[in-house]
Amino acid sequence: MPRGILPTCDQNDPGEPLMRSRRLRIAVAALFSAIMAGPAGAQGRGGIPVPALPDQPWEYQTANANIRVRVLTAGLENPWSLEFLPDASILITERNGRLRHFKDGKLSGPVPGLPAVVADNFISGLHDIKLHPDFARNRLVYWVYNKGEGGAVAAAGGGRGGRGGGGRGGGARTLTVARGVFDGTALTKVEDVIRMEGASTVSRMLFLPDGSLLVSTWGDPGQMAQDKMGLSGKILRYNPDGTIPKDNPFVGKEGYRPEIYTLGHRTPESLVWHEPTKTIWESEMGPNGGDEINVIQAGGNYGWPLVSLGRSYAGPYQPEGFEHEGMIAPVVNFVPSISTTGMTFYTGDRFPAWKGNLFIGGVRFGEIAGTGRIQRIVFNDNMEEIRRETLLEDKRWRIRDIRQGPDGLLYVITDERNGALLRIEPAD
Ligand SMILES: [Ca+2]
Repeated sequence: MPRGILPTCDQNDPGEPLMRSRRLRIAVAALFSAIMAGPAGAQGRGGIPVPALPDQPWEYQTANANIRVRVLTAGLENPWSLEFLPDASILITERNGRLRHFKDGKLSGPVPGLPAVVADNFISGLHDIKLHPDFARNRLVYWVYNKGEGGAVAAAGGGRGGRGGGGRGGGARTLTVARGVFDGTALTKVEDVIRMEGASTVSRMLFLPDGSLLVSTWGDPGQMAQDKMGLSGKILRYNPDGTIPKDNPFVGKEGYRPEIYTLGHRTPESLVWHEPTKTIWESEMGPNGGDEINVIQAGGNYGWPLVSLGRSYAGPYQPEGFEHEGMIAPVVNFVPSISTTGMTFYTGDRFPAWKGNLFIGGVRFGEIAGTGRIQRIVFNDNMEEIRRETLLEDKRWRIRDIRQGPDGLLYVITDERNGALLRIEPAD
């Protein structure tokens, strides 16, 4: 089971792939030679410089709302995820392994108590963070991270970030879910509760209404997303104590890991609950094109790497084309890719015209660096896409996550070396 780190469409710096297996290294070297040698590759991926963070709020007239955008804080190094606390303050993870607390308009230093993470390349490190559903009583916070194994370099806040980060490394790491008690300033009683051997990096989590916990894993490269005895390229389901629910779809089925909830995923980047239809929605980065939004059904196979609307980085489509019987097709496709990241269904009252719309971040459009954005997707009553609008395109920042706050406003983090927390407000 390869655990090396390979390029995804979330990568800005294709010249520095990281991997542990020599065989993979050769394969990827050949792939990049092909890319760089071809006429299109010779033109390079390019990129557009991104504007500095404005020091004053600025406004847009969008299709259905006039909005004002405000930088609440800068100084976040490659933030990955945010989570609101009951007092409306915000926990923010940085991929380098730091957790920050934004409260009363101020950004804290690193919250003490987190274990070291391996953040030695452009995607590894600290990822998602979620409150336990009963946080108000137990103060438990869950986070998912790359835990170093056997002498791997633990970055301890030193992981290089930036626009794509780069850096070399590739020490052994295991995707791990930990939890701890957050008292408002520090984490205590920290323990690892889930170890996903063989799964490498990039992960999101979601507590379901029944109290169980979904955790997604990265499924590129090779066939590992289809390996029913492996944990990569899957959505896994656990009890909050790390045990496996007895009603998981493959429990007791020979040839399957019982943790598996769904398989055939490339790079899940968001997991959210859609209350009106009581369904789980997932966003997933494709390769070159083929980003997806899927509705997650227990036991489903979502096709990667056999089928996709995306092309490989060298150009050809995936081996079995666009669709395959028995594999679940996306409900939303992105061609070209926006390099989908976090998303949220808007349910608040501050933007009446946006009610029920899905907002999703992107770090790169059409494989060109410096083209991040937000997209607003409008659905009909059958949850079929009917309109799509791009927001904040002019700023070109890598949007890593977008969430609705308890105040009904939208909060956004930008995955930059000097990343920011933004707030979108009505301007009327
Ligand atoms: Ca798929």
